[in-house]
Amino acid sequence: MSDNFPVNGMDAVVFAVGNAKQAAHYYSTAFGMRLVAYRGPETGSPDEVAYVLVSGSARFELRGSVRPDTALAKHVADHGDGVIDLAIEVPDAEAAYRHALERGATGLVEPHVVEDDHGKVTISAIATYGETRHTFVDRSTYEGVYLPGYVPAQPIVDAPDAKHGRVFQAIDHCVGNVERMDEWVDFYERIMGFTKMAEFIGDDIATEYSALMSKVVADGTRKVKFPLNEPAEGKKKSQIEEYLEFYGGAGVQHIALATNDIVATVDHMRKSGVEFLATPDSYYDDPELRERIGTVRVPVEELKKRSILVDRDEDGYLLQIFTKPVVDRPTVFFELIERHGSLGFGKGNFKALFEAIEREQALRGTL
Ligand code: TYF
Ligand code: FE
Repeated sequence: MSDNFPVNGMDAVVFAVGNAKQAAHYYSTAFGMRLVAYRGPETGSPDEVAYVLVSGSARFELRGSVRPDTALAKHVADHGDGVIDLAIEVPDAEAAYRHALERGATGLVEPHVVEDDHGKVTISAIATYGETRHTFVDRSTYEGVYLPGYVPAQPIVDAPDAKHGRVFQAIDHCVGNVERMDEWVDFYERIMGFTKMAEFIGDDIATEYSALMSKVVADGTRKVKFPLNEPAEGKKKSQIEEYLEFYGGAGVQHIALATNDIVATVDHMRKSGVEFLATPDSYYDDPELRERIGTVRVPVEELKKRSILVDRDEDGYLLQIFTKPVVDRPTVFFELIERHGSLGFGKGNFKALFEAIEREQALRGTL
Protein backbone atom coordinates (compact mmCIF):
# COMPACT_ATOMS: atom_id res chain seq x y z
CA MET A 1 0.00 0.00 0.00
CA SER A 2 1.48 3.36 -0.98
CA ASP A 3 1.26 6.01 1.70
CA ASN A 4 0.76 9.39 0.05
CA PHE A 5 0.86 11.17 3.40
CA PRO A 6 3.68 9.61 5.43
CA VAL A 7 4.02 10.73 9.05
CA ASN A 8 6.66 9.89 11.64
CA GLY A 9 4.43 10.48 14.66
CA MET A 10 3.23 13.31 16.88
CA ASP A 11 5.78 16.10 17.09
CA ALA A 12 4.24 18.11 19.93
CA VAL A 13 0.98 19.06 21.58
CA VAL A 14 1.00 22.85 21.81
CA PHE A 15 -1.10 24.51 24.53
CA ALA A 16 -2.08 28.16 24.80
CA VAL A 17 -2.30 28.98 28.50
CA GLY A 18 -2.88 32.00 30.72
CA ASN A 19 0.33 31.49 32.68
CA ALA A 20 2.90 29.27 30.98
CA LYS A 21 5.42 29.61 33.79
CA GLN A 22 3.01 28.04 36.28
CA ALA A 23 1.73 25.46 33.77
CA ALA A 24 5.34 24.37 33.17
CA HIS A 25 5.64 23.81 36.90
CA TYR A 26 2.42 21.71 36.97
CA TYR A 27 3.46 19.47 34.08
CA SER A 28 6.92 19.11 35.66
CA THR A 29 5.68 18.12 39.11
CA ALA A 30 2.34 16.39 38.56
CA PHE A 31 3.07 14.82 35.14
CA GLY A 32 6.80 14.27 35.76
CA MET A 33 7.78 16.04 32.55
CA ARG A 34 11.24 17.50 31.99
CA LEU A 35 11.67 21.07 30.83
CA VAL A 36 14.12 21.04 27.91
CA ALA A 37 13.68 24.30 26.00
CA TYR A 38 12.43 27.86 26.34
CA ARG A 39 11.87 30.98 24.33
CA GLY A 40 10.77 34.38 25.55
CA PRO A 41 11.66 38.07 25.59
CA GLU A 42 15.21 37.23 26.76
CA THR A 43 15.78 35.05 23.70
CA GLY A 44 14.34 37.29 20.99
CA SER A 45 10.65 36.42 21.36
CA PRO A 46 9.17 39.72 22.63
CA ASP A 47 5.44 38.83 22.73
CA GLU A 48 5.36 35.23 23.96
CA VAL A 49 7.01 32.79 26.28
CA ALA A 50 7.11 29.08 25.45
CA TYR A 51 8.18 26.18 27.66
CA VAL A 52 8.92 22.82 26.03
CA LEU A 53 8.63 19.71 28.20
CA VAL A 54 9.19 16.06 27.37
CA SER A 55 8.41 12.65 28.80
CA GLY A 56 9.70 9.75 26.72
CA SER A 57 8.67 10.50 23.13
CA ALA A 58 5.89 12.89 24.23
CA ARG A 59 6.48 16.60 23.88
CA PHE A 60 4.30 19.45 25.16
CA GLU A 61 4.84 23.11 24.34
CA LEU A 62 3.16 25.63 26.66
CA ARG A 63 2.76 29.12 25.25
CA GLY A 64 1.77 32.23 27.15
CA SER A 65 1.36 35.83 26.07
CA VAL A 66 3.63 38.48 27.56
CA ARG A 67 1.46 41.37 26.28
CA PRO A 68 -2.23 42.16 25.94
CA ASP A 69 -3.91 42.02 22.53
CA THR A 70 -1.82 39.24 21.01
CA ALA A 71 -3.51 36.44 19.05
CA LEU A 72 -2.40 34.07 21.82
CA ALA A 73 -3.95 36.23 24.56
CA LYS A 74 -7.18 36.36 22.56
CA HIS A 75 -7.18 32.58 22.17
CA VAL A 76 -6.90 32.15 25.92
CA ALA A 77 -9.58 34.78 26.53
CA ASP A 78 -11.93 33.02 24.11
CA HIS A 79 -11.26 29.36 24.91
CA GLY A 80 -9.46 29.24 28.24
CA ASP A 81 -6.32 27.13 28.41
CA GLY A 82 -6.42 24.70 25.52
CA VAL A 83 -4.62 22.99 22.67
CA ILE A 84 -3.85 25.20 19.68
CA ASP A 85 -1.72 22.81 17.67
CA LEU A 86 -1.42 19.05 17.22
CA ALA A 87 1.97 19.19 15.52
CA ILE A 88 2.93 16.17 13.44
CA GLU A 89 6.43 15.12 12.51
CA VAL A 90 6.65 14.29 8.81
CA PRO A 91 9.51 13.32 6.50
CA ASP A 92 8.63 16.19 4.12
CA ALA A 93 6.77 19.26 5.42
CA GLU A 94 6.62 20.82 1.95
CA ALA A 95 5.06 17.73 0.33
CA ALA A 96 2.61 17.31 3.23
CA TYR A 97 1.46 20.91 2.85
CA ARG A 98 1.13 20.75 -0.95
CA HIS A 99 -0.77 17.47 -0.73
CA ALA A 100 -3.14 18.85 1.92
CA LEU A 101 -3.81 22.08 0.02
CA GLU A 102 -4.41 20.29 -3.28
CA ARG A 103 -7.12 18.33 -1.48
CA GLY A 104 -8.80 21.40 -0.07
CA ALA A 105 -7.09 22.12 3.26
CA THR A 106 -6.71 25.72 4.44
CA GLY A 107 -3.05 26.72 4.57
CA LEU A 108 -1.92 28.70 7.60
CA VAL A 109 1.86 28.66 7.27
CA GLU A 110 3.62 28.20 3.94
CA PRO A 111 6.48 25.71 4.01
CA HIS A 112 9.68 27.46 5.06
CA VAL A 113 13.06 26.57 6.49
CA VAL A 114 14.20 27.79 9.88
CA GLU A 115 17.79 27.21 10.89
CA ASP A 116 20.42 27.77 13.52
CA ASP A 117 23.80 26.28 14.44
CA HIS A 118 22.14 22.90 15.06
CA GLY A 119 20.69 22.48 11.60
CA LYS A 120 17.56 23.07 9.56
CA VAL A 121 13.87 22.41 10.16
CA THR A 122 11.13 22.72 7.54
CA ILE A 123 7.76 23.83 8.89
CA SER A 124 4.28 24.31 7.42
CA ALA A 125 0.78 24.38 8.93
CA ILE A 126 -2.86 23.80 8.01
CA ALA A 127 -6.13 24.50 9.79
CA THR A 128 -8.24 21.76 11.34
CA TYR A 129 -11.40 21.87 13.51
CA GLY A 130 -12.22 25.05 15.44
CA GLU A 131 -9.16 27.22 15.89
CA THR A 132 -6.87 24.21 16.07
CA ARG A 133 -4.07 23.62 13.59
CA HIS A 134 -1.69 20.91 12.44
CA THR A 135 1.87 22.07 12.06
CA PHE A 136 3.97 19.74 9.92
CA VAL A 137 7.58 19.52 11.07
CA ASP A 138 10.49 17.91 9.22
CA ARG A 139 13.27 17.81 11.79
CA SER A 140 15.37 15.13 10.05
CA THR A 141 18.26 17.57 9.55
CA TYR A 142 18.08 19.17 13.00
CA GLU A 143 20.01 18.28 16.14
CA GLY A 144 18.99 21.08 18.47
CA VAL A 145 16.89 20.65 21.57
CA TYR A 146 13.55 21.60 19.90
CA LEU A 147 13.42 24.25 17.18
CA PRO A 148 15.50 27.24 16.13
CA GLY A 149 14.56 30.21 18.32
CA TYR A 150 14.45 28.11 21.49
CA VAL A 151 17.29 27.76 23.97
CA PRO A 152 18.03 24.71 26.12
CA ALA A 153 16.51 24.89 29.61
CA GLN A 154 17.18 23.06 32.86
CA PRO A 155 14.51 20.86 34.51
CA ILE A 156 12.30 22.80 36.94
CA VAL A 157 12.29 20.03 39.56
CA ASP A 158 14.21 16.80 40.12
CA ALA A 159 12.96 13.73 38.25
CA PRO A 160 9.90 12.45 40.15
CA ASP A 161 10.87 8.95 41.13
CA ALA A 162 14.03 7.23 39.94
CA LYS A 163 12.60 3.85 40.94
CA HIS A 164 9.76 4.01 38.44
CA GLY A 165 11.44 6.06 35.74
CA ARG A 166 9.23 8.33 33.69
CA VAL A 167 5.66 9.01 34.65
CA PHE A 168 4.53 8.39 31.04
CA GLN A 169 6.17 7.41 27.77
CA ALA A 170 4.29 8.68 24.75
CA ILE A 171 1.22 10.30 23.29
CA ASP A 172 -1.29 7.57 22.47
CA HIS A 173 -4.12 9.57 20.88
CA CYS A 174 -5.54 13.09 20.70
CA VAL A 175 -9.31 13.56 20.68
CA GLY A 176 -11.30 16.35 19.05
CA ASN A 177 -14.81 17.49 19.95
CA VAL A 178 -16.56 18.80 16.85
CA GLU A 179 -20.05 19.71 15.74
CA ARG A 180 -20.14 17.33 12.77
CA MET A 181 -17.97 14.26 13.21
CA ASP A 182 -18.38 12.85 9.68
CA GLU A 183 -17.19 16.10 8.14
CA TRP A 184 -13.91 15.81 10.07
CA VAL A 185 -13.54 12.08 9.50
CA ASP A 186 -13.84 12.90 5.81
CA PHE A 187 -11.28 15.71 6.25
CA TYR A 188 -8.65 13.38 7.69
CA GLU A 189 -9.38 10.72 5.06
CA ARG A 190 -9.26 13.17 2.16
CA ILE A 191 -6.54 15.58 3.28
CA MET A 192 -4.15 13.29 5.13
CA GLY A 193 -4.99 9.82 3.80
CA PHE A 194 -5.96 8.63 7.30
CA THR A 195 -8.30 5.64 7.60
CA LYS A 196 -11.06 4.79 10.05
CA MET A 197 -10.21 2.38 12.83
CA ALA A 198 -12.72 -0.27 13.83
CA GLU A 199 -13.79 1.25 17.12
CA PHE A 200 -16.62 3.76 17.08
CA ILE A 201 -19.59 4.86 19.15
CA GLY A 202 -22.67 4.80 16.97
CA ASP A 203 -26.07 6.27 17.63
CA ASP A 204 -27.20 2.97 19.18
CA ILE A 205 -24.78 3.41 22.10
CA ALA A 206 -25.32 7.18 22.00
CA THR A 207 -29.02 7.07 22.77
CA GLU A 208 -28.51 4.47 25.47
CA TYR A 209 -25.98 6.31 27.63
CA SER A 210 -23.04 8.08 25.99
CA ALA A 211 -24.76 11.18 24.53
CA LEU A 212 -22.00 11.26 21.95
CA MET A 213 -20.94 9.64 18.72
CA SER A 214 -17.30 8.91 17.98
CA LYS A 215 -15.11 7.61 15.18
CA VAL A 216 -11.34 7.18 15.13
CA VAL A 217 -9.03 8.03 12.23
CA ALA A 218 -5.35 7.09 12.10
CA ASP A 219 -2.41 7.28 9.74
CA GLY A 220 -1.34 4.10 7.92
CA THR A 221 1.16 3.16 10.64
CA ARG A 222 -1.25 4.01 13.51
CA LYS A 223 1.32 6.24 15.14
CA VAL A 224 -1.09 9.18 14.98
CA LYS A 225 -4.63 8.43 16.18
CA PHE A 226 -7.38 11.04 16.28
CA PRO A 227 -10.79 10.06 17.69
CA LEU A 228 -13.49 12.62 16.83
CA ASN A 229 -16.58 13.13 18.99
CA GLU A 230 -19.91 14.70 18.11
CA PRO A 231 -22.74 15.44 20.55
CA ALA A 232 -25.77 13.17 20.37
CA GLU A 233 -29.29 13.55 21.70
CA GLY A 234 -29.30 11.37 24.79
CA LYS A 235 -31.36 11.27 27.93
CA LYS A 236 -29.11 13.99 29.34
CA LYS A 237 -27.18 17.00 28.03
CA SER A 238 -24.21 15.72 26.07
CA GLN A 239 -20.77 16.16 27.63
CA ILE A 240 -19.66 17.17 24.11
CA GLU A 241 -22.28 19.91 24.02
CA GLU A 242 -20.98 21.10 27.38
CA TYR A 243 -17.44 21.21 25.97
CA LEU A 244 -18.49 23.10 22.81
CA GLU A 245 -20.37 25.65 24.91
CA PHE A 246 -17.60 26.27 27.43
CA TYR A 247 -14.68 26.07 24.99
CA GLY A 248 -16.47 28.25 22.49
CA GLY A 249 -16.49 25.81 19.59
CA ALA A 250 -14.65 22.74 18.41
CA GLY A 251 -11.31 21.82 19.96
CA VAL A 252 -9.15 19.18 21.57
CA GLN A 253 -10.99 17.33 24.34
CA HIS A 254 -8.43 14.89 25.71
CA ILE A 255 -4.89 13.71 25.21
CA ALA A 256 -4.22 10.08 26.05
CA LEU A 257 -0.78 9.39 27.49
CA ALA A 258 0.73 5.94 27.18
CA THR A 259 2.38 4.46 30.27
CA ASN A 260 3.87 1.03 30.92
CA ASP A 261 3.01 1.20 34.62
CA ILE A 262 -0.37 2.86 35.05
CA VAL A 263 -0.43 2.09 38.77
CA ALA A 264 2.80 4.02 39.39
CA THR A 265 1.64 6.80 37.06
CA VAL A 266 -1.70 7.25 38.83
CA ASP A 267 -0.07 7.07 42.25
CA HIS A 268 2.45 9.76 41.31
CA MET A 269 -0.14 12.05 39.76
CA ARG A 270 -2.70 11.63 42.54
CA LYS A 271 -0.03 12.30 45.19
CA SER A 272 0.78 15.47 43.24
CA GLY A 273 -2.82 16.65 43.34
CA VAL A 274 -4.28 15.50 40.00
CA GLU A 275 -7.93 14.46 40.30
CA PHE A 276 -9.30 11.41 38.51
CA LEU A 277 -12.85 10.33 37.72
CA ALA A 278 -14.11 7.85 40.31
CA THR A 279 -15.45 4.45 39.31
CA PRO A 280 -18.06 2.85 41.57
CA ASP A 281 -17.13 -0.38 43.40
CA SER A 282 -19.91 -2.16 41.53
CA TYR A 283 -17.77 -1.96 38.34
CA TYR A 284 -15.12 -4.17 39.98
CA ASP A 285 -17.46 -6.38 41.97
CA ASP A 286 -19.45 -7.37 38.87
CA PRO A 287 -18.61 -11.06 38.22
CA GLU A 288 -19.21 -10.40 34.53
CA LEU A 289 -16.24 -7.98 34.54
CA ARG A 290 -13.86 -10.58 35.97
CA GLU A 291 -15.04 -13.02 33.33
CA ARG A 292 -14.71 -10.48 30.52
CA ILE A 293 -11.18 -9.31 31.39
CA GLY A 294 -9.63 -12.62 32.47
CA THR A 295 -6.16 -12.25 33.95
CA VAL A 296 -4.45 -8.87 33.74
CA ARG A 297 -1.09 -7.62 35.02
CA VAL A 298 -2.56 -5.83 38.02
CA PRO A 299 -4.86 -7.48 40.62
CA VAL A 300 -8.44 -6.20 40.34
CA GLU A 301 -8.22 -4.98 43.95
CA GLU A 302 -5.35 -2.66 42.97
CA LEU A 303 -7.32 -1.34 40.01
CA LYS A 304 -10.37 -0.80 42.22
CA LYS A 305 -8.39 1.20 44.80
CA ARG A 306 -7.41 3.63 42.06
CA SER A 307 -10.48 3.64 39.76
CA ILE A 308 -8.45 2.19 36.88
CA LEU A 309 -10.69 0.73 34.14
CA VAL A 310 -9.89 -2.40 32.16
CA ASP A 311 -11.04 -3.65 28.78
CA ARG A 312 -10.23 -6.66 26.65
CA ASP A 313 -10.72 -7.37 22.96
CA GLU A 314 -9.53 -9.99 20.48
CA ASP A 315 -6.00 -8.50 20.36
CA GLY A 316 -5.35 -8.12 24.08
CA TYR A 317 -6.29 -5.79 26.90
CA LEU A 318 -5.82 -2.23 28.10
CA LEU A 319 -5.91 -0.37 31.40
CA GLN A 320 -7.10 3.23 31.37
CA ILE A 321 -8.16 6.08 33.63
CA PHE A 322 -9.38 9.63 33.04
CA THR A 323 -8.55 12.82 34.91
CA LYS A 324 -11.15 15.43 35.69
CA PRO A 325 -10.75 18.57 33.56
CA VAL A 326 -7.28 20.05 34.24
CA VAL A 327 -8.29 23.61 33.36
CA ASP A 328 -10.81 26.04 34.85
CA ARG A 329 -13.47 25.26 32.26
CA PRO A 330 -15.05 21.79 31.90
CA THR A 331 -13.06 21.21 28.71
CA VAL A 332 -9.60 19.64 28.49
CA PHE A 333 -8.66 16.45 30.35
CA PHE A 334 -6.13 13.62 30.12
CA GLU A 335 -6.36 9.86 29.84
CA LEU A 336 -3.68 7.42 30.95
CA ILE A 337 -3.54 4.18 29.01
CA GLU A 338 -1.47 1.02 29.42
CA ARG A 339 -1.87 -1.23 26.39
CA HIS A 340 -1.21 -4.95 26.29
CA GLY A 341 -1.96 -5.80 22.67
CA SER A 342 -5.33 -4.08 22.45
CA LEU A 343 -5.56 -1.43 19.74
CA GLY A 344 -8.95 -0.24 21.03
CA PHE A 345 -10.05 2.73 23.10
CA GLY A 346 -11.91 1.02 25.93
CA LYS A 347 -15.26 0.25 24.32
CA GLY A 348 -16.21 -2.01 27.23
CA ASN A 349 -15.75 0.94 29.61
CA PHE A 350 -17.85 3.49 27.75
CA LYS A 351 -20.90 3.00 29.98
CA ALA A 352 -18.98 3.27 33.28
CA LEU A 353 -16.93 6.18 31.93
CA PHE A 354 -19.86 8.21 30.64
CA GLU A 355 -21.78 7.67 33.86
CA ALA A 356 -18.75 8.99 35.77
CA ILE A 357 -18.58 12.04 33.49
CA GLU A 358 -22.31 12.64 33.98
CA ARG A 359 -21.87 12.59 37.77
CA GLU A 360 -19.33 15.42 37.34
CA GLN A 361 -21.65 17.29 34.98
CA ALA A 362 -24.42 17.02 37.58
CA LEU A 363 -22.11 18.55 40.22
CA ARG A 364 -21.41 21.44 37.84
CA GLY A 365 -25.11 21.86 37.13
CA THR A 366 -24.59 21.42 33.39
CA LEU A 367 -26.37 18.10 32.90
O1 TYF B 1 -10.61 8.27 23.15
C1 TYF B 1 -11.55 7.53 23.32
O2 TYF B 1 -12.27 7.20 22.40
C2 TYF B 1 -11.79 6.95 24.69
C3 TYF B 1 -13.21 7.02 25.11
O3 TYF B 1 -15.81 11.90 25.71
C4 TYF B 1 -13.80 8.36 25.24
O4 TYF B 1 -10.94 7.56 25.58
C5 TYF B 1 -14.63 8.83 24.27
C6 TYF B 1 -15.29 10.02 24.42
C7 TYF B 1 -15.13 10.76 25.56
C8 TYF B 1 -14.28 10.32 26.56
C9 TYF B 1 -13.61 9.13 26.37
FE1 FE C 1 -9.27 8.33 24.73
